[in-house]
Amino acid sequence: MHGNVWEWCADWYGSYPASPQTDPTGPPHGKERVFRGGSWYDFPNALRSANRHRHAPDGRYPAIGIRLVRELENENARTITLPGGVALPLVRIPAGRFLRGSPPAEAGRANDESPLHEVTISRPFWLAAYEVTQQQWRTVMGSNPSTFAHGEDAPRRPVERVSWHDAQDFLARLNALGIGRFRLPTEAEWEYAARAGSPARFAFGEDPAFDALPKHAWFYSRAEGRSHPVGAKQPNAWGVYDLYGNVWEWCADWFGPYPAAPVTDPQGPASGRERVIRGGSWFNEPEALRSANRHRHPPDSRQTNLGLRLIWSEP
Ligand SMILES: [Ca+2]
Ligand SMILES: [Ca+2]
Repeated sequence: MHGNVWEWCADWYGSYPASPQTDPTGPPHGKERVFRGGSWYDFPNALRSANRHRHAPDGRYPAIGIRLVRELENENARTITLPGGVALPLVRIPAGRFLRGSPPAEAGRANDESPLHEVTISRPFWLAAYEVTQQQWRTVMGSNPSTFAHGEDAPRRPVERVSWHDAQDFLARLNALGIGRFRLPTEAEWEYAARAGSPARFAFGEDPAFDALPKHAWFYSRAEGRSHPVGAKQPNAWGVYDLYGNVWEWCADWFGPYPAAPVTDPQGPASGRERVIRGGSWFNEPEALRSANRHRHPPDSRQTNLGLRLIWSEP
């Protein structure tokens, strides 16, 4: 930055303010533009970090060039583009540690949530902000198996009536596109993302009478007997929508009992008969939506309230 060529800055030249500034952009108007850094032509004093110089903006000089700035996206969010220009918004989930399962006192719990055990998620990961939509499924697979496929908002509703095996076909097609690696969340990653740091029954609190739940989720008696467009309810603290309700979400794991000892990046049992599903759905009572709740289906099962959510990593 010091020397070689001076570098034009965006600002009009003006005297400095005396008060503290945040992201100053210089005077609103002026006659000369700032340039900085000194050049091959100058004595060393001109190269000092604090040195300021200026010229009329139409000047062209052999010792003045430019340097570019590219604005950063939000480092915790990015969007991948699927075929047909369909967006897949992603949220960065940080690495960390949590207690998986529910304490014995949690209202509505089941025994398969025991024992509470420590899980370490050793690496951050990119999780889709939304359930896979019918539009996303169709643009990759060329078809849409969903029951709730009619109406103007159908493309924004989650895909359903897809088996775990169908989900693997979807992932294989995505992984052949050369735009990164796609997979289902593990059960541990799903619960970790759903909790967003909260040990409570729901990421937003215990909600004993389910008063707050309708602000966060579509579920039985509030969902009019069908799925709804993704992202219509409030996201959790990490910016993920509809983990609770709307449709259940297939996880990568076989269903099995929890370990008692602390585990790192658990993948579930090596074999089994049923795959884990998480989060409850438009069809379920609110207890089914709890962060700790576990359910499962045979991998060839297709249900009108069961879809999926993607994890993405760099190509
Ligand atoms: Ca320079
Ligand atoms: Ca869901």
